[in-house]
Amino acid sequence: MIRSRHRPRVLPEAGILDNHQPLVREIERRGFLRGGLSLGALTLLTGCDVADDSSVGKALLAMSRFNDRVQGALFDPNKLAPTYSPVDVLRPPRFNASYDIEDVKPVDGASWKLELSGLIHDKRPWTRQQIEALPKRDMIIRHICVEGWDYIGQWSGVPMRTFLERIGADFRAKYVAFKTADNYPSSIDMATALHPQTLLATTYGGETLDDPFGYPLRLRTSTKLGFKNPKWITALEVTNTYSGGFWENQGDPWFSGL
Ligand SMILES: Nc1nc2c(c(=O)[nH]1)N[C@H]1C(S)=C(S)[C@@H](COP(=O)(O)O)O[C@H]1N2
Ligand SMILES: [Mo]
Repeated sequence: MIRSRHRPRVLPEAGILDNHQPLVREIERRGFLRGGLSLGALTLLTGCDVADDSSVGKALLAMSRFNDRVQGALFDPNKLAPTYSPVDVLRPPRFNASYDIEDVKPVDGASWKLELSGLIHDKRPWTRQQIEALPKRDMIIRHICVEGWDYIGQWSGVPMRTFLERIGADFRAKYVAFKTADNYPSSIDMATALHPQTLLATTYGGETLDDPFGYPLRLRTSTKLGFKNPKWITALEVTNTYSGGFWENQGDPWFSGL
């Protein structure tokens, strides 16, 4: 069952941004904040304290990156998100989807295949074992959901860049789009796909992903909000055609990252 709306629309608390009202109004007018990203979430993503006056400008600059039109110019392809220590990792992770955890339909890893399409040289589908055999990167990063909660998790899997190289993807394409077993389409920009902390993740906390968290394959990228990390991926397309996503098609900002 799909919940009517999974997130509150959060606007900054009055006061914090008093000295910056014209800019805040401008940002609100342009709809940056209407996407539901709170300043709290922004603090977590940028690592700067938005209550500290000197960093407000930086925070607002970061927020402007949520405008899809300017994202390409401002995204820093090499800037790494903060990483944490193994003791900080939440076990089990916190579940979210557009339905409850009891309604998750586990994917059968044995018959599962990753289908490929679009601007890719070798479009042969991949089995779980083939993906498992690729080199992995491990990262302990913060997961931030626009609903207003976050946790530190440890994911590993083949870097998206490595996988895209392996299949002969056209790096000049604009988007990488995903289909999932629960019909939750998603897409990201190519710069984010090539970021070193963007993985096709197969493990959490050193163990194979559990069913609710995306087994056998999910996206995990350090530079975007939780909803831009599709679980239970079944197909990947490299394309120049914008295809939005599950929440994006209902009004959430598509870029939703830094
Ligand atoms: N396939 C699929 N992926 C999804 C979702 C979903 O409903 N279906 N929800 C997203 C949201 S809103 C969040 S916050 C994260 C939650 O990931 P987690 O359960 O591993 O913490 O998954 C994202 N990926
Ligand atoms: Mo989310």
